[in-house]
Amino acid sequence: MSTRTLWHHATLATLTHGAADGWGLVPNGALLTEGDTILWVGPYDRRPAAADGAREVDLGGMLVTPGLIDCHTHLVYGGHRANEAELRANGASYEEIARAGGGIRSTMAATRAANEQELYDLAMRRASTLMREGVTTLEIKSGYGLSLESEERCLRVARAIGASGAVDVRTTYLGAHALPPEFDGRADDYLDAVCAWMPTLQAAGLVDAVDAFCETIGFSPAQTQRVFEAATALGLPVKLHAEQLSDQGGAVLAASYGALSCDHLEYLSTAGVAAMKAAGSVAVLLPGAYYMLRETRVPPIASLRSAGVPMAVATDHNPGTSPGLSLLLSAHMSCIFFRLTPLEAIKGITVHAAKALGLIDRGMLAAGMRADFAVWDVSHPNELTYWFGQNPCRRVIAAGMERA
Ligand code: DI6
Ligand code: FE
Repeated sequence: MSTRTLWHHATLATLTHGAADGWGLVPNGALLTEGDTILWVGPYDRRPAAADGAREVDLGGMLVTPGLIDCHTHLVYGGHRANEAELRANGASYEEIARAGGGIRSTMAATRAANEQELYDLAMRRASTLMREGVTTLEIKSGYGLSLESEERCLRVARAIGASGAVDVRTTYLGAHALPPEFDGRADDYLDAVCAWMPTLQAAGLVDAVDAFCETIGFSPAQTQRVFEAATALGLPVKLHAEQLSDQGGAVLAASYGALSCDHLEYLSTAGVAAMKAAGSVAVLLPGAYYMLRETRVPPIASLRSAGVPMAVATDHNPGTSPGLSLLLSAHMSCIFFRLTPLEAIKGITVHAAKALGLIDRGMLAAGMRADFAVWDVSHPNELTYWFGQNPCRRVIAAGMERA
């Protein structure tokens, strides 16, 4: 019996490079998959002989896109910070709250207090919300443990979500997110510890990439560089929370380490754009945090576009600055606030998001790619960034398996 499946009666948006219409639309399209891989993509009428005898699945005339990829999340944490949102509504700033010991530190306390099962249950519920909207690959950062034991627990939880089989998870070690209280006044000692924990976490199979928060309320470029040196020595790729609240020159630094991505970028300089282009780093735009912080400065989209820096869009799901769990809403916001085109936004949550994670086997519908795709009750992919506050996703196929 064949293990092949022919998914047919659909409009495909393949998003393959160089498609004449940008979207790579295929009316009356079909996909042939075997196991977790796409064997063939094209018009149903031109299906290959290999499709003979395959199991057939009728997709009801709906739209198929690659599975969505949320390439920047902080999904594993305890507690929440609705109280801080209320303080901000009454005039306090994000920086003031952070400097007063709230912010990331308050989530750190709640995360340390939670046990592994509690963290898993909370994070899995969040992941499921993203997955119901077509997400098949998810990046999850640590960064709310800020001790070896607690960072390790958070990364194990992230791995366990991937091991559930319903979504592919990439983990990022963000020990350099904030200074934990036991290192007060000793930021450099803390960074020694962050670097010393790295090989332990890597040896445990828990780290796919390394990130840092380079900011006045985070770590300086010189401190960030130490984290990047440690990562590079271990062969781990780097990413950076760069230029979110001020221009620290973080993107130039990250690019000099060949960063997979620089993320946020509201205060990115011209030099930063050029360095990212030269390094092939992806610009990850996070409109949820921009929105929640009532930021008014937008990332330099026109410069990124004209330089040819690939742009991705992600939720940045976290309890402080982006408690949202809709990648489509993030894409919608990137169109409204940042003026991405619908095609740019959709590439931002598929093919360019894959690149931000260093993945070349997903984000497009093409032979040889992972069989990750989402089926939508819309007639054109530009509807995906048009509607908001509703979920047009009807079916999700991850690694060739349809999710219940
Ligand atoms: N930038 C962010 O937007 C999040 N982390 C970061 O480095 C916010 C994290 C938080 O406030 O809990
Ligand atoms: Fe973030």
